[in-house]
Amino acid sequence: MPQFHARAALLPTGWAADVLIEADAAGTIAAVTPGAAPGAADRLRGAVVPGVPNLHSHAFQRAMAGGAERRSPAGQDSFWSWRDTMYRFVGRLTPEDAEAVAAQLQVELLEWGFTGLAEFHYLHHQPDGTPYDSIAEMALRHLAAARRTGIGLTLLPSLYRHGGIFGRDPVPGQRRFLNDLDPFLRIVDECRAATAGDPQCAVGMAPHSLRAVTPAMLDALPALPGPIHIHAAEQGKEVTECLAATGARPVRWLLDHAPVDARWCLIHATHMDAGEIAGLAASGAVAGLCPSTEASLGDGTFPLRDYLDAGGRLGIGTDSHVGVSARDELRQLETSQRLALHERAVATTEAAPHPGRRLLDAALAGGAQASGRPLGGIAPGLRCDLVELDADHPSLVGRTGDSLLDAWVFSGQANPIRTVVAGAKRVVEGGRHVARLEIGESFAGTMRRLLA
Ligand code: NGQ
Ligand code: ZN
Repeated sequence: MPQFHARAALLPTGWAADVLIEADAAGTIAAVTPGAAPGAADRLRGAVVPGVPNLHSHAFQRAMAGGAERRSPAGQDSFWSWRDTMYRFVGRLTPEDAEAVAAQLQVELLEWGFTGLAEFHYLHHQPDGTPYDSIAEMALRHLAAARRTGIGLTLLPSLYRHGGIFGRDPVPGQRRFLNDLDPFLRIVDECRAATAGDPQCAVGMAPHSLRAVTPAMLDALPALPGPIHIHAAEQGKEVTECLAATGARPVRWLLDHAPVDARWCLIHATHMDAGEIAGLAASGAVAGLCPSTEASLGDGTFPLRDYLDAGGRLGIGTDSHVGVSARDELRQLETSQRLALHERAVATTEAAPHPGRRLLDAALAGGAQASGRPLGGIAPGLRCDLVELDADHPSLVGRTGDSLLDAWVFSGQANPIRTVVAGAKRVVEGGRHVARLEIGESFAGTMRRLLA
């Protein structure tokens, strides 16, 4: 059975020294013993933290990261003009491309501390909208990539039927995304069949947004198991349109009309009034924050302090993958608040004075909940997902415990992650994913072809 020995490890009870972590053959932690001798265990000599769950990804967008920055001829660039660029880009991706891009993304995410990924997948069909021979072809490409890279995967097939709030017709650029409820449920079924019994995987559902589904469709989903993710209140225009169509803001509408509870994850939830903040926090749902993408797309600033004060749950995702690093998302989450509020150490309390630790703890708990898998800590019954920070790295050396975490999250550009273990398997060694070269080559081939 796999055994790891950490010189220092962050356990649910806090930092501990000389921790023996024993896993079962399926990659789940069976026992955790502080103050133990290493014996024959695989030794991790740095500081070990739980692997971070990434709760929001559109993997194909990794292939356009950095490629949608140019001013458009009309000027006035926004989220919506970025989306037009994205719609043009998706027209060219084949299933082979999707797998190559997903694998590259997963390699990078693992190297930067994410051991699980919730893939919010809506690129279902051929460019003209015809389903592939196997309707779940594209979804299962992400599973194939995950089985190569070792990342844990929560597949969230997305239900996308309309092109605007409550029933507007879709536009041609959305053809590859569209399903009625029945074919969507077939995709979900195929994903469940392909992952049955695999503890590295789970399946949930993702009604794309209030722009893409009807209330009746939303009503149908909670009868099925698994987490439910939905984009909500990311952009001001979306709030205005929802208000005009329904009389309520998006988060308010969801709280009042959908059974929002701990199974739900509202992606972004950027624009909330005080009542929505209190309501979302009280619901037990997770706010899925994607700081680097939200900054890139000009979404706005999440009301972090009020939401945390209300006891709200959150996790982090990399969404469009302009960033792929767990610590950078946490860093940006805190620093965006500093810029808005003209304060420091915003995500802290007297009892939790280290913002790095407080945000990591929040992202572990919320990310685990939104992933629908037993994740988020070094404890028996949870997946054996470990990230070893090189405690002798110039950005961390001499620091320990929560001060080391703060230094990791808030300083430096280099990557001090040395070893990553996912489901009790070493997937990153010496800072490099074990299949980085071959996966990088096939990604490069895809990119050259796509951009030629
Ligand atoms: C997405 N991305 O589904 O990829 C969306 C854009 C939309 C973000 N919201 C499309 N960041 O929301 O309509
Ligand atoms: Zn998204």
